[in-house]
Amino acid sequence: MAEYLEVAEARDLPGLRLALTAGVPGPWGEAAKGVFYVKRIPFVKVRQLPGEPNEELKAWTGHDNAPIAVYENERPRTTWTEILFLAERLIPEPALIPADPAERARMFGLSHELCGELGLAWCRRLSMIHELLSKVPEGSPGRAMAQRLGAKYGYEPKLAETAPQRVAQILTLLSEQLREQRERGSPYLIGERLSALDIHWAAFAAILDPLPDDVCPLPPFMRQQYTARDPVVREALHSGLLAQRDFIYQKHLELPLSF
Ligand SMILES: N[C@@H](CCC(=O)N[C@@H](CS)C(=O)NCC(=O)O)C(=O)O
Repeated sequence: MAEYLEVAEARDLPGLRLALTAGVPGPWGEAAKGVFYVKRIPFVKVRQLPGEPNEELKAWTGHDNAPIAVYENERPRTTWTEILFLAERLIPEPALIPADPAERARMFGLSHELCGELGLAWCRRLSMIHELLSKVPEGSPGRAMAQRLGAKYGYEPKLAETAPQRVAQILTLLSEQLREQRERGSPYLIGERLSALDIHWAAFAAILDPLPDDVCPLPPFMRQQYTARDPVVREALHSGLLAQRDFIYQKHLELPLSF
C-alpha cells in the first residue's frame, strides 16, 4: 500500500506534491506517476478520496479530484497536459514530448483520445457509472457515489449508451498507429523513442484489462469494474495493444503498482 500524506502535512512541504486517489490505480494518476518516474522526479503522495468533497484539497488547490501536481509554490497543475509540461520543464531528459512537430501533433492527438474529455477513459467511466446505476439499489451508498461522479463527469444515459462504440473506435485508431510503428521497426507508439503516449496507453489500459494481481493487486469488485466486458470494446482491444502495455511497464515503469 502506498504511503499518503494528508493535505495538512503536504501543503507546506517543498518540492513536488502529487494528489492521487488513494487505493485506486486511476488512469490519470498512474500516468502522472509514470511521467515523473521516467524522469526520476521525486514527489510525495497526497491523499484524495474518490467522490468525496476533499475540502482541504479544494482549499489548497481549487480542485477536489486527482491527480493534482503542486510544485513549490507554483499554481496547481490538474490536467494531463499541464502535468506533462511541468515534468518536461523540471527535468527535460528523457523528453516525453517529441521535438518533431508532426510527431508532437500526432502524440497530443492520440493522447487526447485516451485522456481528454469524451476520450477513452472518460467514456469508460460513463459506462461504469451506467452499469452501477443500473444495478446498485436505491438508497445505497454505492449508488449515491455513482450519482455524484455522474453529475461531476457529464453522465447522461444516452451518452453512456454510445460510450462503448467510441472506446472501440479509439482502440482501433491506436491499433492502427501501433501497426504502422511496427512496420517502421519502432517498438514505441510515436517515433523511435518513448513518449508520453506510451505512458498514457500503458496507464489507461488499466480501465479495460488491469494488469494481474501480482503486480496490480485489486479487490475483486474493483477488478470486475475496471475490466471492460462490452463485446464491441473486447473485440477492439486486440492482444498487440496489451502486449505493448506490458512492454512499456516492464521496460520503463514501476512494478508492482503501488496505489
Ligand atoms: N484533471 C484530469 C482528469 C482527472 C479525473 O478525471 N480524475 C478522476 C479520475 S477517475 C477523479 O479524480 N475521480 C474521482 C473524483 O472526482 O473524486 C485531466 O483532465 O487530465
